[in-house]
Amino acid sequence: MTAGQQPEISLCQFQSEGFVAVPQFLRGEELAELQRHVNRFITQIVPDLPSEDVFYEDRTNRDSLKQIQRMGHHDPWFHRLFTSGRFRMLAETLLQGPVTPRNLQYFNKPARMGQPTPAHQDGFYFMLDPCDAVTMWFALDRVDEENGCVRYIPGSHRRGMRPHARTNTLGFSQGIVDYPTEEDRVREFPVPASPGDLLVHDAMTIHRADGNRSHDRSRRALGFVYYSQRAREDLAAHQEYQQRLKAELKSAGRI
Ligand SMILES: O=C(O)CCC(=O)C(=O)O
Repeated sequence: MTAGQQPEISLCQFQSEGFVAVPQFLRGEELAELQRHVNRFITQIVPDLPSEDVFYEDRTNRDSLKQIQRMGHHDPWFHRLFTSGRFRMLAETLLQGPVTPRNLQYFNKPARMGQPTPAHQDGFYFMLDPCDAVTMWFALDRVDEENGCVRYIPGSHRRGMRPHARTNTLGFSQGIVDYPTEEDRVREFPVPASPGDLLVHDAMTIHRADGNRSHDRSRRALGFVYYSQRAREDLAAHQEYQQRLKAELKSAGRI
């Protein structure tokens, strides 16, 4: 596939299952270039980021980097990647209309210490009406059940918002309170990925991930969040939640 071409994406599968996997969305030199810029961002930009935009499993250990927020805001190369080009085009195809690029995140689960991601629906964090948004999860490492691949509940995006409550997980402050039900257990579907693969999920799709049980493999990914321009964001409520969370995490010494 050459730059500018979109792979065959199943809109139908995305709409019925609430997620779709796109193998090798980037490969070859495009993937290598992205990997180089991720490394550059971590070595050159992360040290100067505000503490609310960079999370560690253990704040005293720089090798335990687990999450970066707003990468597109902090660096022009990632701003371009996020706001123009193939990721945004795919979001517009899947959401069937113009989108607003909202957040570009880095997710890692460092070997042995990466914590589980609680089951959640992104829409609960986003506070949108209607809840029309997608998250694209782009694998930077080989990801499988041992190092914590993403697990989806197919069709859950059509069954409304489940009750969420505060968790103790840094970076995923809300989780579904009654997860897993017996039905969740049966339906949960693990999605392993290789570097360059892209998973795209609807903001209402329930997903989670185990911790990283491997001894020496990181589990790095980028998360691209796009809102449909049909969606109205409750900005005041969102900002208030973020401010409160930041204050709480700071006073607990976690960021
Ligand atoms: O990387 C993970 O464990 C989960 C990421 C996630 O929840 C998301 O991309 O919406």
